[in-house]
Amino acid sequence: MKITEADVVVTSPGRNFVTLRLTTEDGLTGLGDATLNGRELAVVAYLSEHVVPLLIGRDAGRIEDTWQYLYRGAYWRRGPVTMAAIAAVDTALWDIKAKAAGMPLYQLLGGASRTGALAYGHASGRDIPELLDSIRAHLEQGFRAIRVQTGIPGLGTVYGVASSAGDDGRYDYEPARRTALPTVETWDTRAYLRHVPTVFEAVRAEFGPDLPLLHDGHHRMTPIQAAKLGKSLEPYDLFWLEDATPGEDQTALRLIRQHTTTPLAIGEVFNSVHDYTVLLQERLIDYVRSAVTHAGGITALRKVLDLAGVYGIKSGMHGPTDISPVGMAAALHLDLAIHNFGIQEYMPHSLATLEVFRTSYGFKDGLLHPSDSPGLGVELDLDAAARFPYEAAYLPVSRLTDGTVHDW
Ligand code: EZ4
Ligand code: CO
Repeated sequence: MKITEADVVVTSPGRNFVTLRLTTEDGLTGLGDATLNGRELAVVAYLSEHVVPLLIGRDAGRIEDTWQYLYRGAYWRRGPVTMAAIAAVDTALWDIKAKAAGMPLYQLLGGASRTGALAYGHASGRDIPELLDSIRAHLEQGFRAIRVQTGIPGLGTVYGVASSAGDDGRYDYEPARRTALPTVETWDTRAYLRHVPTVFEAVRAEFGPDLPLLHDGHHRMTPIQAAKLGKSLEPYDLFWLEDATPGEDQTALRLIRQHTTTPLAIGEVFNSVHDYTVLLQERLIDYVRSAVTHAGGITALRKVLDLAGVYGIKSGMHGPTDISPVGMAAALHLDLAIHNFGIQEYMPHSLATLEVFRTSYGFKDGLLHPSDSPGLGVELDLDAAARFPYEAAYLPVSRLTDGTVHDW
């Protein structure tokens, strides 16, 4: 079954998405997510200029060989742009293979290991009362695990926190604001470190000891600051502390680990198993944060997770709204199939996004299920996609109070 067509579709229903759509000679189509928030058009060029010409005429059934051809066959390996492009090809080929088999993709990955994937939602508030309301709203929506982010006294807008009270508790239909240049936010790590334990004290006092709580540090601490935060949060029994230190520095996690039993998660910005080898073999983390979209697809992420499983480390796939519904569906099939599933991040997409991407996955009693539709179970409405043209959008940049650019 030859690939006859490969289309790179850019659409922006509230935020930007890049999708690869492959068509085979017998008319099957497969979708892959290639969205790289804030660098979308680099992946479009990589795919259109350097990958699409290689795909036309290839056997759509040869998924592993195509992955190796695009990765090992190119001199320049790894990196977020390359791996998002390879991920899209890989995901689209799995979609086609599962559709050809008439099965939901998770069946080809070994079948279901569970009834559904435990999801966590994003609660936030500019202050503690707003946060507590947001947690209540998420519990009412059915979430059984909650990420907790708040504003920090003395600082202005903080990334990850919804901007207005009384909204529906969502901060990132469009966190990458639609401006030609990134906005700037002010950051102060010491103020953050003082405040966060008081937040978890209040949340535990209100909701009790049982509710799984997560927190995202967005790579902003030094190793010793992260060690201190992990230690100060131990009484509140976090499910995980995420992205405590900058993503490039695997040995930073060694230092954090020496000081705290707070579970650690990292990897949403990683793109290769080689970003994980020290972390897994030395058991420096508890959860692998990579998404299918950014880690080279189902083929590559499955291998990372199998390696993680050897060390008792679980999955915790990235699932913000900048992972498209195609990327989310791919994650859900993998979540259902693997043994060492931990948790799945889930921010529901906007109604406009769901007009473009027709999904079949479901959320019930805190669990996500990819559905039993053949393939990924997502279809792309090209007419709807065309109604939402690309607009440049960027995540904010953080500067310290003295103006120094700070880490993401
Ligand atoms: O900042 O997806 O855990 N989730 C996150 C996200 C990321 C965005 C970056 O594109 O950290 O909100
Ligand atoms: Co994160």
